[in-house]
Amino acid sequence: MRSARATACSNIALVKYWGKRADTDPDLNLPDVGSLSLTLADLATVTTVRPAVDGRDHFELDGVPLDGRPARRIAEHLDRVWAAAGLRGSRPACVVESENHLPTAAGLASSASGFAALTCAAAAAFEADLDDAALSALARRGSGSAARSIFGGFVRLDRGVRPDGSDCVARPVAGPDHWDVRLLVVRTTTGPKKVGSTEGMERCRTTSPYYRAWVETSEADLDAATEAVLDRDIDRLGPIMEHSCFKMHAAMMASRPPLLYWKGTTVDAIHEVWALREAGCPAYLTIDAGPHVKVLVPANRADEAAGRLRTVPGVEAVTIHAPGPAARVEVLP
Ligand code: 2P0
Repeated sequence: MRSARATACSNIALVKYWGKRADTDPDLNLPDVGSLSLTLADLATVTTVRPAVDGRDHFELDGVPLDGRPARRIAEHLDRVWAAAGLRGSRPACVVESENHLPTAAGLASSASGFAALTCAAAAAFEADLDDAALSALARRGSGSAARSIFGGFVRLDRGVRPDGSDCVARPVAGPDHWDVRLLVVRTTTGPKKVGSTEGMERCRTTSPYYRAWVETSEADLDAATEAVLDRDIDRLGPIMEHSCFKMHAAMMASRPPLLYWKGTTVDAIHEVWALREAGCPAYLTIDAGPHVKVLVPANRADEAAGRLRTVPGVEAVTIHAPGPAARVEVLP
């Protein structure tokens, strides 16, 4: 094996992924709904994979050694990439060093950029000859949203129907230069969330009476949103994006026990986005499995919208992000 370094950007789903297929191998991590996302510039993870001279795996994130479940997830993922590379024998021990370049104000999860960067760096380190679709399918097995971070700009991940997941593939719908929009990250609070996405999705699937409705209606949103992106029509995309978000959160809230990721400031920020719209600014929101609000606006309205959202009591920071590039990798000497 050789050494390689990869950089991958985070992404935000405009049409959401929430829930995993129950009829397939859990290791494939197949989503129950397709999703459509925007890869974001500036919010990146940089990951280096090198051979371990002492024959033992060693993983670090931002200079801090990892152990327990995070370390197991990385080791399992390296095993998957090794197997996909079709190489004989057992996987060589690896040193994995990861740095998150997410502005401290972003309040974003790093599993999307993290598993995308790890997949690309490991594949290059193992000299695996994999195309972007294969890298994306591998990244998905580390974390569903990571499948989308292999590509830049607007990315669609189809659910697929096959039991082996071979038709669950991500593809770029439009590159980062297709449409001059910005995504505002409105941070409402700090601190880790109480229920992680993987556990939350399973609770929602098994207990929420609205889960089936969420799944059955999401495909139509995906098709309509894809068309609106291609037409650069924010007033068609925005209502679909908000509908997808509120359906997902309604299904979450109807779980037992309930999954309520919002804080009071989240609700105040929602109303501020709607007030902005009434005042003529085409701003539309989405919310992930956390308390922050993400707002899509045309680039020339981003400063105005960010300024208004900063006045909402409890909002800690608002950052502005352009569409970002695909993951990239370099082989190190
Ligand atoms: C998304 N989320 O589409 C949705 C919206 C959160 C809400 O993808 O279990 O960390 O690793 O596949 O990718 C968060 O889920 O979950 C997520 P796993 P992941 O962006």
